[in-house]
Amino acid sequence: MIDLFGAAYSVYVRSARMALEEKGIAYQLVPIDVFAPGGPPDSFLELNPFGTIPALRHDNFTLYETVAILRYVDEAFDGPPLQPEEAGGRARMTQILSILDSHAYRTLVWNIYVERVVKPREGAPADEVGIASAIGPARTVLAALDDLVEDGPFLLGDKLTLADCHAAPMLALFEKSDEGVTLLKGAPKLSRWLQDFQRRPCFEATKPA
Ligand SMILES: N[C@@H](CCC(=O)N[C@@H](CS)C(=O)NCC(=O)O)C(=O)O
Repeated sequence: MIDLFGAAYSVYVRSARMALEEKGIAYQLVPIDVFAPGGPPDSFLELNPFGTIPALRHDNFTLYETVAILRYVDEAFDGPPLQPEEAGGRARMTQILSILDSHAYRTLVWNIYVERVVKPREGAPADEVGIASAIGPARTVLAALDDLVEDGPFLLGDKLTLADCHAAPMLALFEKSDEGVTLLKGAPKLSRWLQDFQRRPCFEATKPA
C-alpha cells in the first residue's frame, strides 16, 4: 500500500501524484497541510524533518524529496517507464527536473503566481516590486525550458517522462497569472506542450479542488 502525504494544492505533491497516475499505481493521499498554523504535525516531521510535502510510504519504506519519490515510483513498480533509457535522454530529463527545482519553483510559483493571484484573492496586496524583479528570472527559466523542448507530444519527445510530471503543475499555476500568460507567449514550444498536456487524464485526476 502506498501513502502519499501532502495536500492537493501543492505543486510538488501533484507532480508525485501524476507519476503515480501514469504508472497506474493505487495510492492514498494522506492529508498534511504544511501551511496550517503551527506547521505540519510532529508525526509528519518524523517522516520528513524538513517538513515539506510530499513524503511517501510504501510498506515500511519511507521517502521524501519529490525527485527521489518520482524516481522511486518509476523504478519500483511495473507500468510504463517514465525515464528515457539512454544516457543523453536521462540526463536531459534530470536537467529539466533540476531547472524546475532550482530556478522555476520560487520564481514562477512564489514570486509571481502567489503574489499576483493568491494574495489578492486573500485580500492582501501583491508585492509589485517583487513581481517586477521576478520577470527577468522568469524569462530566463522559460527560455531555458523552451530551448530543451523536443518534438512532442511530450517535453522530451514521443514518451512521457518525469520531466512532464514535474513541469506541468508549476507551469499550470504560473499560467494563471497575467504575467504567466504574457511570458509564456515568448516560449512557444513550452506553451504548446502545456496546453496539450493539461488535457491528459493524470492532469485532470490530480486537479486541486
Ligand atoms: N525539495 C522539496 C520541496 C517541496 C516543497 O517545497 N513543497 C512545498 C509545498 S508545494 C512545501 O512543503 N512548502 C512548505 C515549506 O516550505 O515550509 C521536494 O522536492 O519535495
